[in-house]
Amino acid sequence: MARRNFVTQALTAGIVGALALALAACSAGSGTGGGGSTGGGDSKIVMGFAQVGAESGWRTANTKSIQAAAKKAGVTLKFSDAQQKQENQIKAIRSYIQQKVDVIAFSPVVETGWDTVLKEAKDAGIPVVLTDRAVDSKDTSLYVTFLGSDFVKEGQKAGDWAVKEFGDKPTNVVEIQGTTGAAPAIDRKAGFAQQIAAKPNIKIIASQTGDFTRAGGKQVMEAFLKSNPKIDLVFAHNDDMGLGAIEAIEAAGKVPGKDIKIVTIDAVKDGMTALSEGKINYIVECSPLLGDQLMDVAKKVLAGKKVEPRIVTVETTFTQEQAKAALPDRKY
Ligand code: GYE
Repeated sequence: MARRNFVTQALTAGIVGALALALAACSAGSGTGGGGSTGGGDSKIVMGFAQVGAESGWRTANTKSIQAAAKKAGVTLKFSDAQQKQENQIKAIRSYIQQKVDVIAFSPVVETGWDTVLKEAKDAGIPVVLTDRAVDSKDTSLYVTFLGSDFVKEGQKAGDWAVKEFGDKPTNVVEIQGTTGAAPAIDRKAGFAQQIAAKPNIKIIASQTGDFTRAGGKQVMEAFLKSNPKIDLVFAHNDDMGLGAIEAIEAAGKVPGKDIKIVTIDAVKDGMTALSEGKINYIVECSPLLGDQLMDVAKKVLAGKKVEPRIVTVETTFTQEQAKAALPDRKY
C-alpha cells in the first residue's frame, strides 16, 4: 500500500526510468524487511530508507549492509533508490512521512536543499537519521545524528600520500570529482587540496566530475588525456571512477600505476584488486558497512535514549602490498 503511493507520485511526475529501479529496489527491500519477525519481541520498527542510487560498488555494498542489518535487527525496511536525483529522494521521504513510518534514514545525494522536507518530517514527529552523507543545514534539530565517514580526512590521507610519493618532483595531478554538490565530493576535494597546498610543485591541472560512476570516470579521463600531454597522478574521489580512468589510460597506450599513478577512495573489492595488480597505487578506505550501526541508532532514538549528534566511521588506508594481504578476507 505504502509502495503504491510512491509509485503513483513517481508516475505523476513522469519519472518512468527511475521507477523501474525504484520498484526493483523496493521489492528487494521489502523482501528483507518484511520477511517474518526476527526482532526482539514488541512491535516492529518500520524504517523508510531513501538511498542515493546504485552508482558504485560502494553503494551496492552499503545497500546490502542496510538490508541485512534490518533483517537481523527485526526492522521492517521500506527502501527506495533515487537514481542519484534529489527530487526522487524528496518524493521518497514525503511518501515515508505519509506512510507514518517510525524513523526515516537517508543518504542525501547532495548537501543542500533539504530543509523543507526535513521540517515536514519533524512536524510529523518522525526522527531522521543521516547516514553516509551530510546535509548542509543550519538547523541541526532537523535530524538526530549523522552516521558516516569523515570525508575531509579521507581527502587529506590521499593528499598526504601524494606528497610522500612525489616529494619535490614537478607533478601534474588530474582530479575526477564525485557528484557535484555531494558531501564526499566537496570534502574530499578540500582535504586533498589542503595537504598539497604547501607543495607548489604538485599542481591540480584539471578537475571535473565523473558522478561517482565508472563510465563517468572513463569519459572524464579520456578528455583529460586528450588535452594534457603530461599527467603524473589521477586523484579519483572513488574507486569506480579510478577503474574507469584505468580503462581510458590503457586505451591511450599508457600503463596505469606506472606511467600515470592513481590514488582513489573507498577500497571496494574491484578497487583493491586493481591496487594489488599495481594499476592503482594507493586507496583510502571508506566503509560502506553502516547497516548495524544505523539499526542501533534507530532503536535507541525510538526508545527515547540519547545518541551522539555525529558518529564517525573508523577507517584505514591500503598500499599495494597491504591490498594483496587484505583481499582474501574483503567482504565487499
Ligand atoms: O565513496 C562513492 C559512492 O557517499 C561515501 O558515494 C559515499 C560515496 C562513495 O558513490 O563510491
